[in-house]
This record gives sequence, structure tokens and C-alpha cells, in this order.
Amino acid sequence: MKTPPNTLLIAISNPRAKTQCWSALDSINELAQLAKTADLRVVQTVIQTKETPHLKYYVGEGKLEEIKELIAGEKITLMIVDDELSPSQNKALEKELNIKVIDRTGLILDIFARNAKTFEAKLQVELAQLDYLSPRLTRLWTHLSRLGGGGVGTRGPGEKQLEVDKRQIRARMAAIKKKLEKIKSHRHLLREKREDIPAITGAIVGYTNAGKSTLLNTLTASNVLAENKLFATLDPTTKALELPSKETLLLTDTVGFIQKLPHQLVSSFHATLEEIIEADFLLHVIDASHPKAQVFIESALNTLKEIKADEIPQIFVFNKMDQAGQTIEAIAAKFTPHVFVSAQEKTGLDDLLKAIMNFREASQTILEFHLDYTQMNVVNLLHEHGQILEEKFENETIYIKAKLNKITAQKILYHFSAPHTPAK
Ligand SMILES: Nc1nc2c(ncn2[C@@H]2O[C@H](COP(=O)(O)OP(=O)(O)OP(=O)(O)O)[C@@H](O)[C@H]2O)c(=O)[nH]1
Ligand SMILES: [Mg+2]
Repeated sequence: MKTPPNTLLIAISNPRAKTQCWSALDSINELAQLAKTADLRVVQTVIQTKETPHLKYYVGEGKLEEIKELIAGEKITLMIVDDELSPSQNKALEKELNIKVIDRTGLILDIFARNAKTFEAKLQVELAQLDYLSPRLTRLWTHLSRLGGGGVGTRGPGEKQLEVDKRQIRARMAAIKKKLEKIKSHRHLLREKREDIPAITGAIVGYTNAGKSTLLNTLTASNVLAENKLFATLDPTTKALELPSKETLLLTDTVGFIQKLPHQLVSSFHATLEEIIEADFLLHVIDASHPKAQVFIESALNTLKEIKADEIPQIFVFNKMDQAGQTIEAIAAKFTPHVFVSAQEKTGLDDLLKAIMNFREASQTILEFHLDYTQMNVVNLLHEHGQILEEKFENETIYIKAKLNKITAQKILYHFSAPHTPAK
């Protein structure tokens, strides 16, 4: 196996920052976890107290000299910066330090690229990478010409070559987007073919490493990859869950969120995130054993807002209760409805199933339908999925008053545009 590069992590701590809930230290610790996930060997971390990043080098020039000494002393070959660097900062740092420099976004993209298994996930990652790479192209070219043997800082390609390259990247991005669209419409088609009324679906969402995949495995006795690494899951996996009431619904495991989630990933993972947007409810999983649980909840809520999924009803599932401290209950009180579980120890699952059923029960609605005799399929569906309160077969029409789950009702109406009125 190749020996991992000696890596230096660096962050800036703004002493005037308003929020102390998520400090530069918390952030760099998370960066270290990301680095570990990418199999890097972190040998040093540096936090500089500074109000704003240095325009040219991100860190101050004095700090830069200290870093040079560290690099020489510890044989460091890679530096990771805990914020997104501008392309010119990235270039200036590499030139000055003479080692490879990447930023948090670059590292996350790298982890996504390693973990992408399906064709769709691979395309989505490539799209995000090209989006990230495009403005940094000059830098890339300097590297290439360096490899060409000219030594550090030799000429880059001519402007013309760069333009050609940028155009090629844009063309490739457009082609990937087209392919992703195709995959998406194919998936919709399959779903519609499979069922007359799509089943009720819940998406399992939350911060990375919260235990989403473990929860899906426990609830549905399946075997999705779950491990102590960040972003283990990139592809949405859907499994059927049978409730104690014998109703079946679908649960989808999704990609995790993180602080400073790169915007390139949010936009290129649109198809994957759509599984969340289209869900009827969300199970928001939280690592209750993590000291920053509340910050993670808020960060995940922000991402849900960003992808416009914040209106979907959610159940807060406080997981890893086998390792959680006392304070978690006070935090949980702020987020309702909530349940406490351990997906690993299989505790609290009854409460979770109850919460899902309560939530379904609470969203019942009573509707009156006036159908004609060509719409017997709707009559059958109402019998199958609802509770019939009244039914009259008249000459021209069939009158049905039924109690239905709101979600099912919506789906029946959408599919069959049956004339109906809400019952008084
Ligand atoms: N102690 C404890 N550990 C748990 C529990 N549930 C999950 N874990 C562990 O937490 C780690 C992450 O679990 P995953 O299920 O992969 O988490 P995830 O949310 O799917 O993570 P990503 O897909 O990487 O975003 C694994 O090492 C699990 O074994 C739990 O209830 N208790
Ligand atoms: Mg997972």
C-alpha cells in the first residue's frame, strides 16, 4: 500500500465571531476526521487567530514562514485549508510552499469520488468536480507544465489553450447533466409503472455519520453499508418497512450533510437530493452521543432549507442513545416530535414506529367523492387504502365518503383527478 502523505491542516479562528457553538477547533477536528476518511496522515494542525483570511495567502505572512518550517521539519507534502480557497489563493500558497494545497471542498469532493459506486453517483461527483475545477484551470495547467520539466513557476499554456480547455469542460458538464436528466426520468417512469399509487415514502436524513444507514438496516433488516466514516452513503437506497398496522411504506437512506457542504455538491447531487424533496416525511437522524448534536441539527435544518425540503414533516430521531449523555434530553425538547433510539442496540424502535404511525394518523382527512361508473378503479382504491364511511350507488354516480391518509388522498387525486369535496 502507498504510504499516506504527511498532511498539515490549517484553519483561521476569528476572535470576533459571534457564535462560539462551532469553533475553529471543532471545525478543524471535523476536517481531521474527513482527512482520516480519505486515508491521509495528519501530522500537524495549525489554527491562526485572525479576523479575516489574508487576501493572497489565506494565513498571514508571518504564519506562512512558520508553516514553511513545519513543512521542512515534518516532511509535509500536503496542506489542507479548512475553508474554501479562492483559485488565486490556492495557486499562491502552492507556489510559496512548494507542496500540494487543497481546501475543505476539494477534500470532500475527493471523498465523494472514492465512495461513488453507481453510475449516477459517479456522474454527479464528476459534475461537481468539473464545476470546482473550472475556475482553477490555470493552476492545473501550471502543474502540468511543471511536470513537463520546466521547474517551478514556468510558463502556463497560452490563453488560447486555456479557452479550449474551459470550453471542453463546459461541454462535458452539459453532457453529464443531460445523462443525469435521462436517468431521472427513467427512474420516475419505473416508479409509476410499479404502482398505481406510489407508496408513502420517508427519507432518512441528517448529518454524516449520524447512523442513518444503520437505522435503515435495523428497521428493514437489510444490509446497506454502514461504517464509521464520513459520507459512507452516496446513493439513495430504498427499502420497504412494514408497520405494526401491516401497512407498508418505503424508506430511503440518503447522503449525509456536513458544515460548509460544498455548493457544487448540492447542485450536482440534485437527483439524489430529490429523493428527499419528494419524500412524504423525513426521519431526521441525530448522533445523540456527539457533543455538538445541536449544532449538527441546526446545520442539517439549514441544508434542508437550502434544498427546499424544510416544509416536509419530520420526526427527530435521537440515535446512539447507548452512548448519549444526560444533556441530550434538554436539546431534544427543542425539536418535536422526537424519539430516542439506538439503531445499533435496537432500542426505542417501537417508539419510532409509533411516532411514524401517529404521524400518519394525525394526517387523516375525510373526503366525499362523486364518481361515475367508468371510475371503478378509484372506488377500488378507496376501499383498499381508506376507511369507507358512506357509499351510495346511484343511477349515474357513485357517492363515497371516505377517511383517508392525507398523503394517500393526495396521490389518488393526483393520479385520477377524481371530483371530490372535503367533507363538512
Ligand atoms: N454506539 C452506537 N453507534 C452507532 C449507532 N448507530 C450507528 N452507529 C455507528 O455510527 C457509525 C456511522 O453509522 P452509519 O449508519 O454509517 O451512519 P450514516 O449516517 O449512514 O453515515 P454516512 O452515510 O457516512 O453519512 C457506524 O460506525 C455505526 O456502527 C448506535 O445506535 N449506537
Ligand atoms: Mg450512510
